[in-house]
Amino acid sequence: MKRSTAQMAATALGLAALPFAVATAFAQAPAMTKEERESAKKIYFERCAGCHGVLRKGATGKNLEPSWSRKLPDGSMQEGGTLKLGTNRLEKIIANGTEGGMVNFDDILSKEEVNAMARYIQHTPDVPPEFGMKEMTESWKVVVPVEQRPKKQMNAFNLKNMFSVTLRDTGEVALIDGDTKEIRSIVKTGYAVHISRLSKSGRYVYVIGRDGRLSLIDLWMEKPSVVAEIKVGSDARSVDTSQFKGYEDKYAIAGSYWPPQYVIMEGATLKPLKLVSTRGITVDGDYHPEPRVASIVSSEIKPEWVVNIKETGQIRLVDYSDIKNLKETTIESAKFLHDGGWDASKRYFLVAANASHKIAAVDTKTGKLAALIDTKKIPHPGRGANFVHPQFGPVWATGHLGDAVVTLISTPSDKKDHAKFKGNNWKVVQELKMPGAGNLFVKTHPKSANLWADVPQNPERELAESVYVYDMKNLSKAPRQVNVAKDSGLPASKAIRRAVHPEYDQTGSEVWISLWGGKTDQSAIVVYDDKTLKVKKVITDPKMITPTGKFNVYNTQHDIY
Ligand code: DHE
Repeated sequence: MKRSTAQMAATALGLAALPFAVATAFAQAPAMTKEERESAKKIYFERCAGCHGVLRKGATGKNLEPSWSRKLPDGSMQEGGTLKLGTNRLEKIIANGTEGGMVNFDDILSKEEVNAMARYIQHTPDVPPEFGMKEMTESWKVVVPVEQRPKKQMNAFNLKNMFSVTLRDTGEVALIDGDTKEIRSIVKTGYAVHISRLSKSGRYVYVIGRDGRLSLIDLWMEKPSVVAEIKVGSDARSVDTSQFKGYEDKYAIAGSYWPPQYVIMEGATLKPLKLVSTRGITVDGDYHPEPRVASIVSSEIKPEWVVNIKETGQIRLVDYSDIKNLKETTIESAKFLHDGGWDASKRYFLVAANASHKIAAVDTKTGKLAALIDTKKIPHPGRGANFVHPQFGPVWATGHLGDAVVTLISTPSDKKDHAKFKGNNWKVVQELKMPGAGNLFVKTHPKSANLWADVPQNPERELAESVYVYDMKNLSKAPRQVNVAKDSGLPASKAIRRAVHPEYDQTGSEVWISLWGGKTDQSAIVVYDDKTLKVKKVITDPKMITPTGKFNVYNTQHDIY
């Protein structure tokens, strides 16, 4: 279907609900009842929008607009869209997944739901409402005012070794004691919580969910629970506090996927103070109506946050020293910015530009791009992993969703005995072979000799249910396979139980892996001895449903990875 200039302009302006645009797309899209459409809309926002975008313009996932056209480098036009693919083909893609990294949804959705989704995405995208200061302030709740909170730690837990664990499908986090492996508290939070981040003080956990709800948990309470919460939008992924000397935890910042914006809040209460839109121009010079906020980190060397804007490929350094007269430095990098982590010196932030197959390194001291490094397909570092390579010196590692390697990038170091590695800086010095593509997270610890990598997005059960461990002293050796599903001792399940997100304990002697089953399957966290790779403990409890990310308080607080 050819789109009129008016339709293309409407989409570019984010006016997808213009009556004529709706009428044109609906004329060709398969019929749906009102109930089917409402249910498909909910599934789309909960399960699909994260990768494909609310406006379906694509990012980690493909563009899913009913029809699109784009100019190719040779000047010719390419056209495509869900209407062109049709219901049968779309059903197959949704049910079985793709080699490009989309998982199969036949485990998660019924046949009828798959069919309804295949029809739904041929219709013009539904656009959720904006969410401004008024809506945010109305949603803001201080459950326990600052003056009524404990003046000292009221429990006997070793908070440094506590883990905040995402229970993805129940909208909760479990606070698990790293010493005893007991669940200390299950806290109701937003839907499909994404990440937990720590206050500079190590006392508060900030938890952000896919429904845009940000919850502040006070670990000093006898039973740690939520002391403040706010909804920052209808979809969000990232949160941090101000960490620079003199501003410790004064502010918090949360980035939203929808609406595309970030909000600066009071750190201790979450009172919203300042809202900034991220809509704007991409690195290619085109307007984008939905540039979502991906990862955010706080600099320790300046009063600044590094805010990575996915669809524009622009990295914003947000100076919070005067939020009434907010200064931003915009650094051009590449599309689509996603997740990332610090190098060992914490001067450089390395972020994946996953659609460009690049890693962008920001120098937070000079406020400039230090390097744009070509890698294999779709880098996905999580926060990455830092270690000293026996041959190439300090490196930062990233895995890949789209290729069977772990990439090692040389990073600068001021240490005298590292001077000889300077010539390697920002080069890919080694690609470690993985048994397949589909990695999401790599992890190590300064006290460990191992580098752990998962492959949960691989379509092969054997791979997705395992993790792979490299010996960092001998990186020419193949990694050892650790089959987490088998080690869990849990009964086999129809759905693949994805082994995801290695996380060290505070001492660097244990590694925790989530075994992420379906909502009705028994899930677990399997704890390994890092030296022997033997199981130390299987943490499983009927209340622990679909565990995914795990955040050790001390390691998260100090960015140890
Ligand atoms: Fe994540 C980090 C976005 C799917 C588990 N994820 C991040 C970050 C972003 C992001 C922007 C970086 C936050 C930061 O550091 O400030 N994730 C997205 C998506 O857009 C995507 C692709 C689709 C979606 O719908 O959300 C997506 N992520 C997933 C999952 O399916 C995972 C595996 C399971 C889950 O819980 O939903 C998942 N993402 C995680 C985890 C981190 C993360 C565990 C933090 C890693 C860390 O070690 O810090």
